[in-house]
Amino acid sequence: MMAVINISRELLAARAAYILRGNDLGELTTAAPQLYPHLWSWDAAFVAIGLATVSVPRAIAELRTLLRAQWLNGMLPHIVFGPDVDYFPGADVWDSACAAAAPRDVRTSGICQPPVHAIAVRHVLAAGRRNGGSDRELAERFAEGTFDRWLAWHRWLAEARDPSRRGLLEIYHSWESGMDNSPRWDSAYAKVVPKVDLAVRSRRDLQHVADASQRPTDAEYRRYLWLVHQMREARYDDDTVRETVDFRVTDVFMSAVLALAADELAEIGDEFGRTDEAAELRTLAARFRAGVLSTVSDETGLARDEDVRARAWVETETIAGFAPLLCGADPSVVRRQVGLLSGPQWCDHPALRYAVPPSTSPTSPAFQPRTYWRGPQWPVMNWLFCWALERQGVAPALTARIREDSLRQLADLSFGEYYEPLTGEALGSSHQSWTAAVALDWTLGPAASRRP
Ligand code: 9WN
Repeated sequence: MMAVINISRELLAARAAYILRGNDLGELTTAAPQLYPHLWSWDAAFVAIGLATVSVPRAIAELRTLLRAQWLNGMLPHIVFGPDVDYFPGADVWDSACAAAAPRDVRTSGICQPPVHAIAVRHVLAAGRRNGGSDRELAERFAEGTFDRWLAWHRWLAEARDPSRRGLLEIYHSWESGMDNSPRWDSAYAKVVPKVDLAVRSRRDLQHVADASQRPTDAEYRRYLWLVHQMREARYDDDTVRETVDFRVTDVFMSAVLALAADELAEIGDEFGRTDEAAELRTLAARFRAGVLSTVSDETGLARDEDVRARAWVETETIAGFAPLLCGADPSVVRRQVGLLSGPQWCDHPALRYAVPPSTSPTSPAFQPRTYWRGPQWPVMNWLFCWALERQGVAPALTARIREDSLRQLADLSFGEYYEPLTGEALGSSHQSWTAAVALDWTLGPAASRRP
């Protein structure tokens, strides 16, 4: 059993700011110093939320770096490559230049990640207004001036990734979900058989974690690389990728994020007189909220992904099942989900060191406490669920508990990428930027004043 560490909120905030500063390459914050030496799309949004508490201009610079890599079709790529450094699969493997829609002057990957960005833009705007003066001016100019770019991103998702307009986004690689090796994807991956033996020998991630069992396996990586190979063959053309890539599933978590973010962007639209676009975004949010709700299982109360090729629901109990709590839902669904999340299958499981949601339920046969998205707790997920619930004014006792326990978990000051749920040990990369960022928002942001 690890000792409980008591540190002041000021020390946590100072250390978190120091970590972000250490990962700052100027206008790009690496997701982590060694394991992830480039900018990741949804990491950048969380980083901007953290940075907004200490520097509004620097938070804006981060989001602008991501926008400079936006594809002509509106897609925000999942990786924006910075200076040449060892990373696999790097820019050469992705070869985004083969895509007609890719930017010519920035190297990127060819897939996307959950669209949390509008949440970040609103945080930056609010921070600018709280600070006043030039921060206010900068933040307002930024939000108004980039509105069309974020709108294009949301429109691309709604069109290219929801071809049958079910209100459910499709993904063609599990890296798009941000939860790479979650057991959510096991059944779909079981049918992905690489036809070319791709070089998993080059994996560099394993050099940067203490124990390879905390990362996806080589067999998983072979499939990941095979899908990249298929997409590259399709030159990342949306229609071709959809029809040819071996992995095609609807992602209920990402769909809920889109609904939530579309509502946030609609608020910005209204503020700056873009009322038609705001109405369009609210319609889009309603479509995806309904899509998310349509997946909820009567039996388990959890929302589900669907393997589109197999036409089969994914029943594995992962944190993504709580997608309705992110985007808002029918009160009876919310009540049941809040009960579940607070209960012994999740946050109140007696073996947990801290009462925060594990990525997979400890009562699920798929639970693996040390392996990446198969069980560990992710501070950034805790932040997102707390923020979304607070935004709706739902479950204040649960959110206060998750936040307080997250802060206790972060008190070892390692800013781990994820945490072993039974022991509280930090795993994966240390000095992970988005972990530091959420610590900053919890200690210095508007949420800090709401804490006891
Ligand atoms: C692949 C950067 C990213 C996060 C993802 C997380 C992990 C990459 C990897 O790291 O993914 O994109 O190499 O495992 O799963 O959510 O954005 O922190």
